[in-house]
Amino acid sequence: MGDPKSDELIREAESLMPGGVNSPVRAFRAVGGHPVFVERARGSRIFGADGREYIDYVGSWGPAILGHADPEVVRAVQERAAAGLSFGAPTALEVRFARAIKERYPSIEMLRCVSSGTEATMSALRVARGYTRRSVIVKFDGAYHGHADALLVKAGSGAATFGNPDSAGIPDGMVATTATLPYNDVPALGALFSARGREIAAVIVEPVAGNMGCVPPAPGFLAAIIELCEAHGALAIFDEVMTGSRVARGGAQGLYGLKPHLTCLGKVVGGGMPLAAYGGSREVMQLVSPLGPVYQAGTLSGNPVAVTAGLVTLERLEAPESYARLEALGARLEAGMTAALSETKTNGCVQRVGSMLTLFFQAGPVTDFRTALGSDTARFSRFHAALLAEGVYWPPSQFEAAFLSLAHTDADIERTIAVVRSALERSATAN
Ligand code: HOZ
Repeated sequence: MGDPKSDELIREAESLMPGGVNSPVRAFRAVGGHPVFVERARGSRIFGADGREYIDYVGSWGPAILGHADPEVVRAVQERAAAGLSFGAPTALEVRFARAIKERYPSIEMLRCVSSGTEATMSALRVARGYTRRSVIVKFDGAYHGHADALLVKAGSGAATFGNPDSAGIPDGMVATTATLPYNDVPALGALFSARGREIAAVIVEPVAGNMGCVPPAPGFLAAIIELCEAHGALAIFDEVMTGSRVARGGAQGLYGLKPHLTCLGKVVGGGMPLAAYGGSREVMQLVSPLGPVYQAGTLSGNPVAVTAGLVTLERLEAPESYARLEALGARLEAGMTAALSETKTNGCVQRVGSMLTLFFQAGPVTDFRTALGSDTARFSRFHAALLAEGVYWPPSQFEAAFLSLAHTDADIERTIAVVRSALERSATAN
């Protein structure tokens, strides 16, 4: 707030859209202050309507792994757009995209493209219920899998940020078949399977939690989910909307060497366009209409422009050292932030997997939603405002992950670490 253009935009936006935004966490309500209205972005930078330039760690909430407006992606999208925006009919591009996903994710033999992560998780649940002919789904507290009714129970991301992890407007019956457990708690999952194993259709999990802040899986947690599902005839669904092609070429399942029964993808694989997908073994996916009785459809599913952005992004990530570079950038930022915490005697910890990370204002380790909620969110708000004032655009919630891109330079990281150090000093006290 402060420049007339932004002030006017904020006023009009708030009169026209709830919170002035089209997705709650963007409203900055969790941290106070006002959102930056973005005019354009390039590489590691976003440029606001306020005339300022920021080093960006939101990355469109994950998709911008190459950095913003990657020239190759933009060129391909422009060329493709000139050939028609949407046909509602199959294209060769979709076949190429499906092949590219299958090559990277050995657990996926067949897939279906959709337009958002929410659609992917919602559809994967329907497939799991259709396949098992069971109703109960298990999710973990603080995990966010999009805004489908059944999944807005003890949900993370914006839902947790604004204190409504159980949304209004959802009939009791819609969530009666959703069971929730603490993340990383294998004994609790085992006990639930022992008690209700025959009712459970699926366990859905963020294989690295990102929507309560970045929380890595405990050793053996993900493997136990798959094993318990197999022992009881249920399906393990990895929601890799955030981690897919982000933490490794083949997502978290590639990183940890696991094969879930169903996988949901979005964000990076859509290259910044509205594209997501769900997939799994042929045996499971052949239940999807028109091959089988599980119905799911979409006018813009597999949109040619979106698929082009996704394909070019995946191809660009094939450059040697892409993931090693993302890991090196992440490790440098983590080390610098951790040193800054210690130098400023701040009660905080940094948790990271590859190029996604969170600074929690507590000693940590944060292993589940309960421990995440022990963070000092008032301190986070002051820290966030101090970062923004010095040109670092950080996710506006303690319960979100920050993302790095291949466009971030070593100089960006050094500058960010310096800004973090001064923001920690400036946010130490409330005044
Ligand atoms: N649910 C996203 C963060 N985990 C936010 C999406 C957005 O606001 O763009």
